[in-house]
Amino acid sequence: MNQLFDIPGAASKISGEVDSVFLYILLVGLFFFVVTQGALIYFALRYRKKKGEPERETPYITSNRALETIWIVIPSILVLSIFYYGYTVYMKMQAPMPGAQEIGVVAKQWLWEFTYPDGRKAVNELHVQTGKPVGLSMTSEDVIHSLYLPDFRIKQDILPGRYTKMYLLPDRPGEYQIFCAEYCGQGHSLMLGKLIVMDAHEYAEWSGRQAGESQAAMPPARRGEELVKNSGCLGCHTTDGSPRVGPSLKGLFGRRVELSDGSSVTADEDYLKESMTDPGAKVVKGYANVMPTFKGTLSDADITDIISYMKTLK
Ligand code: HEC
Ligand SMILES: [Cu+2]
Repeated sequence: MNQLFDIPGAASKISGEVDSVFLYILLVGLFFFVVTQGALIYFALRYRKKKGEPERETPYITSNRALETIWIVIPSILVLSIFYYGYTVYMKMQAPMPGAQEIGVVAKQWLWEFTYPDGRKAVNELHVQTGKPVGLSMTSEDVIHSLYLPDFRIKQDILPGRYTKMYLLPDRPGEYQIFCAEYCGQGHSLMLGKLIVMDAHEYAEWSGRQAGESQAAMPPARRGEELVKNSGCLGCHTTDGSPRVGPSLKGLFGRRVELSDGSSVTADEDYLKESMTDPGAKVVKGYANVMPTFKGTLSDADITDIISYMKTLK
């Protein structure tokens, strides 16, 4: 059925229930469409004026109590049934799931920051386990955003200065798209994330790897490389010299960079740091000012390690 309507497959139980509500509304609509359009065509043919027939007068009908009762009562019952069906599924969607793993979500122009219960943070990538309920506790640092998971048929607005909640129970391993569904400025369409659903075995492995990585004393450039990978930078930048949404990071350190205001700067440590904490301060010529700020997302130590990594990208 999902293929027929060109909508993504259901990734959780609730997605199937949302689809059933839509199917119910569609079938009710389809039934009345066929009945009314069928009657229209039938009457048009049945009572059309035939050749040579005398002009007939249309009867003047003032009211018909029985008919009026039927066309008020039946549609009212149908509308109420649609409301009731939709309401029960909506309530199920909104109900807190017992034992849900609490994940903090901070939305900002234009990225998603996820905080796991153990304090680990990730940008634009959320890893969860099948069969384990997840409760997203979401807030915004700037404007209104909205977290939308089409495969789960769930979407929730995220407001600055206030927390909104959304629950999900993933059943199927896979990678699912996260969209921002509230127009939030120039970089709105780049505000993309991935929900990665893993089975218990895979998740344990991933968790262990993450913990190992944060403990092992990694060389700064190696750690910087990991940070660049895990912070969503590679959605907009490459390390092979080709431009994407932003300029490539290859060979950037020490180069002269032309800016959109006509001036130019040398890409030294201070410039690179400012590019991450206040990207709008100096905008590279030929590019739009859409890079999100990583101030507060990346610590000073993180930024130093990322710069060490950039120095290796010759
Ligand atoms: C949404 C897309 C996007 C993301 C995500 C993003 N950037 Fe950018 N970045 C840009 C754009 C566009 C520019 C060029 C415009 C400007 O200077 O602000 C840029 C510019 C830069 C520059 C200056 C480049 C130059 O040639 O002078 C650096 C350094 C940089 N980004 C590093 C990063 C790092 C590190 C991350 C991840 C922590 C990151 N960016 C994430 C879009 C992005
Ligand atoms: Cu947004």
